[in-house]
Amino acid sequence: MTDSRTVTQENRDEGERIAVSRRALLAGSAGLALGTLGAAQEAAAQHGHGGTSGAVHAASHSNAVGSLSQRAYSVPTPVSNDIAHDPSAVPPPIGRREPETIRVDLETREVEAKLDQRATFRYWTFNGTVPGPMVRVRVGDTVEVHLKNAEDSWMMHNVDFHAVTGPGGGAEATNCAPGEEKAFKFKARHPGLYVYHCAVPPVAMHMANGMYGMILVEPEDGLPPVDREFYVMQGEIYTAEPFGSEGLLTEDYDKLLNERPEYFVLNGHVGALTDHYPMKASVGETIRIFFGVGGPNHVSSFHVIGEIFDRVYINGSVTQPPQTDVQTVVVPAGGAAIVEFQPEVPGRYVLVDHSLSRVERGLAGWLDVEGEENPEVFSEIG
Ligand SMILES: [Cu+2]
Repeated sequence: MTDSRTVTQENRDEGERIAVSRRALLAGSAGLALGTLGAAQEAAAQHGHGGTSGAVHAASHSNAVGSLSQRAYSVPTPVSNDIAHDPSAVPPPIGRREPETIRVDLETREVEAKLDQRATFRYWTFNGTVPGPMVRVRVGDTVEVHLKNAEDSWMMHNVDFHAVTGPGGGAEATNCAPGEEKAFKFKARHPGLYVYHCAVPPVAMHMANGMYGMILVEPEDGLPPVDREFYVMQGEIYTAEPFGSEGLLTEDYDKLLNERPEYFVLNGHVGALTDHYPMKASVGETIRIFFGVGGPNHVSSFHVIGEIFDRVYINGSVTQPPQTDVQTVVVPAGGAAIVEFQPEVPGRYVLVDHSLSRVERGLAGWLDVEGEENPEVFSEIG
C-alpha cells in the first residue's frame, strides 16, 4: 500500500471542505443523527483553512483504443493515496482443525484516494482498502468482530456480515460514531463465501463509497488445495462528474438512486487489477478466485477472457459440488462465487464483467500467465 501523494495539503483541505458541505446536505436528507453532522462539520472546520486551487496534478490520461488485453489504463505516477486491495493478499487456508475463537479487527476509515490516473475520490473503507480485508475462518469458529470508527471520520459506520445469523448481521451492535468502538460475536454456522458491508443508511451510499469485503467460512476439512488464490470484488462509483473527469470527484446521490454509476471497478479503482496489482501465475497452476459483488446495485456476469472455469462454487456455496466447465458466472449484488481454473498456455487473461460496456467505465483485471507454449492446446496457424 503506497502512501505517496502529489496532491498538496491545501488542495486536499479545499476538497474536504467542498465535499463536506455536499455531504451535510445528503446526510440531512437521509435523516442521519445531528450528532454525526456536528462531528462532520467540526472535522471540516478543523481542516478547512483556505485552500488554493482544487486542481490535482495528474499524469496525462491515455484513452488508448485497442483490444481489451492491450487497453492502457496506464498509471505512471500515483496521484494520491491508493485504496486498492492487493488481490493476492489472501489469508492462508485453515484446513482441518478444531473450532476456535477468532478476533477480527476492522477500522472504518474515510480516505481521499486515487480513482484513476487523473481523479481522486473520498472513499469510505474498512481498514483503508477496497474491498476491506478478507476474513477467513472455519465452520464452528466463534468470530469476535471489533469495529472502530476512526477519529477523523465524518460519518457513522457499522458492519453487517452475511455470514451472521442475528439482527442486522451485526450492524445494530456495531453502530459507531467517529472515534467509537463496538464489538459483537457470532458463531460461523454455515460454510461458504459471504459478503460483509457497512449498513448505515443510506446503505447504498456507504457501499458505493467502498464499504464492503468478504468472509470465507471454510467447511470442516477446508477447501481442496490449489496453487494460487485471489480476492476480487466488483463495485460501482457514482460521481457527479462524468467518467474520465479530472480532480477530486464528488458522489452523486441522484445517480446512486437511479443506479447509474459513472465507474465500474475491481478492487476499488480504475486500474487496480491491471497496472497496480496485475495477478500473476504459471501455466499448469490451479487458480482460485474468491469473487464478490459489493455493488451496491449491479449484478456481475463474471468472466475471464480466454479461460473456462473448471469449477464454480455457485453463489459461494461450498456444501454442494461445484459446477464444471462454465464460461460466465452470474454473481448477484451482495453475493459471491468461487471459481477455479488451470491456464494451459501463457498469456494475458482478462477478468471482466461480460456486461462489457463496463470495461469502458473502468472494469478490468489482468491475470498474466507465464510458461511454456502448448501448441496442441492453442496456436496461431497464420
Ligand atoms: Cu459506513
